[in-house]
Amino acid sequence: MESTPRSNRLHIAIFGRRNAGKSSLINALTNQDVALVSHVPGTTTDPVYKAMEILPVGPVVIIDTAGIDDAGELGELRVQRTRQVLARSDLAIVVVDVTRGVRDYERSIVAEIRERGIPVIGVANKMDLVDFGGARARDAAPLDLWGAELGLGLVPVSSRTGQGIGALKERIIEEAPKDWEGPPIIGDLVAPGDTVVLVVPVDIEAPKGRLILPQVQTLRDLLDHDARAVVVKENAVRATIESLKTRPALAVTDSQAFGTVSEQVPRDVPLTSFSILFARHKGDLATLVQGARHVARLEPGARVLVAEACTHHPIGDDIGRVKIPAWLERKVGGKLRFSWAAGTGFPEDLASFDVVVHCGGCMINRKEMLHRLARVRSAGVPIVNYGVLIAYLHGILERALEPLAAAGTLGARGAAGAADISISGQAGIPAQGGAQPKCGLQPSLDPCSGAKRERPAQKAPGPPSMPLPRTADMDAQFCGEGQPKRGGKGGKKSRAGVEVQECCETGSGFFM
Ligand SMILES: Nc1nc2c(ncn2[C@@H]2O[C@H](COP(=O)(O)OP(=O)(O)OP(=O)(O)O)[C@@H](O)[C@H]2O)c(=O)[nH]1
Ligand code: SF4
Ligand SMILES: [Mg+2]
Repeated sequence: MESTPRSNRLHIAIFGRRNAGKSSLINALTNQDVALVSHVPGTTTDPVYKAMEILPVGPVVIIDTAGIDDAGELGELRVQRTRQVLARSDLAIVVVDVTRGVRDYERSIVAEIRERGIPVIGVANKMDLVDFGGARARDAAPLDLWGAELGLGLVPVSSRTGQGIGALKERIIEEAPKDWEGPPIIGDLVAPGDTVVLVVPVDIEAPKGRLILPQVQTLRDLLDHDARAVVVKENAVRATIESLKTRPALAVTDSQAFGTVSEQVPRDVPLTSFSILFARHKGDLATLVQGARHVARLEPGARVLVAEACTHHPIGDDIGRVKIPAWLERKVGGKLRFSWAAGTGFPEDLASFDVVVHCGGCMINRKEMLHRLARVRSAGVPIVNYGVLIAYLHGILERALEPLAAAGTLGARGAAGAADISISGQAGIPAQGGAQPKCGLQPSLDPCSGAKRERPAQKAPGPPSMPLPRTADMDAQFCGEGQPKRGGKGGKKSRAGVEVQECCETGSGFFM
């Protein structure tokens, strides 16, 4: 991984009327011509993402948005796209053009940002064109008046001369939310000097010559917390643990290998999966565990929304379109009614679904994942993600949650959810020391058995093929950071011969 993935950067969104100088401000902040500037209003039409470093905040993404004072149909689209940016903003900057002052637009966007609980900084741009203290003071209302109207102290800057940019960076550092990254991936579950065994299957489905992002990030987090990592394939877990002088503090495995790995990891060594660690790091694990509990109550005919945060090209037995629908239908013993959403498209009418199944969301930041969880929750619908659902369906959720519950990082709802799941008897691991149970799926599909994985004799019927919407914003999200895994050796080819990308949770050997 050459640079910090976009989804792991603080997201700072810049809002303002057309021509207020938003793109110019980004150029001034980065000290480079990275954003298109023009005197023509409406130059920036879709959100544009720029990765940069602001010390000591660290890696950030600055989002240049379209001015949203537009009228007409095109204007409406821009308004929508700009609003979508709010869902993933950790910090907002509202640019006021001091030659035009504060109007309804600035008041309403600041109110909307505040409603969403996003910290906001006001910037008074184009200060080189006014002289509030001197002869031209009557040309425009003074900054403190506008600031009072917006309930913000405006930072005076000139994107043209660079005046005030240093002070603005200091404000960004002050206002950047300290908790935007959420809990560490694994660092709070280990102590310095601890040894952790990471189990990484390397099979035909593994991306050529590298590990996938969640594995790399887990390794890095262990190093950041002065722990030691031993990385092994799934067939060497027992021998590796036996060869260690001290018991490992934790073992982490790819979900699909959980069955075979759990047989090799002694019961007194805590074991979890990469997908569970990331469900906690990225979102709200407790809510997702509760969502898994609702899956046990689904009945044939229930409506299921499968939501993915990017538009990776679905290939073969894609997890969201084939595997999860097939597993769920086996679980409920009948047909379910599936809908799919990909990229930024998240249906308005969430209340009509009985459950939402979301992907791991490696392409979106924590803020957006939490926003999606909150939207689904406020529609009164349970939500689970791929990782937690797979763990539940394969009977491994309870053991996978134990290390987090023991560290007190699961939350009351999560612990309750896990308990309910094991009580339901439909999934869950046996009492201490027992053999790994079957997960209730057909044996040929049961990775918990530790048996060689096979395709089902009769391939589960896939969902009807469904064209996925693709927007400029989705393409912007799919920014080539290489997070979705490339299929097989060197990537799979589409029918058109173009190399296509697979969801990092899709490959049959890897569920994060
Ligand atoms: N004098 C002066 N001109 C500025 C300043 N900032 C921006 N401008 C000018 O204002 C015009 C609009 O700047 P942009 O940065 O393109 O504005 P924007 O808000 O991104 O505009 P849209 O993308 O159309 O919404 C350009 O002609 C800039 O050169 C400033 O601080 N001082
Ligand atoms: S690659 Fe997979 S997990 Fe990542 S955002 Fe896309 S669909 Fe979700
Ligand atoms: Mg612009």
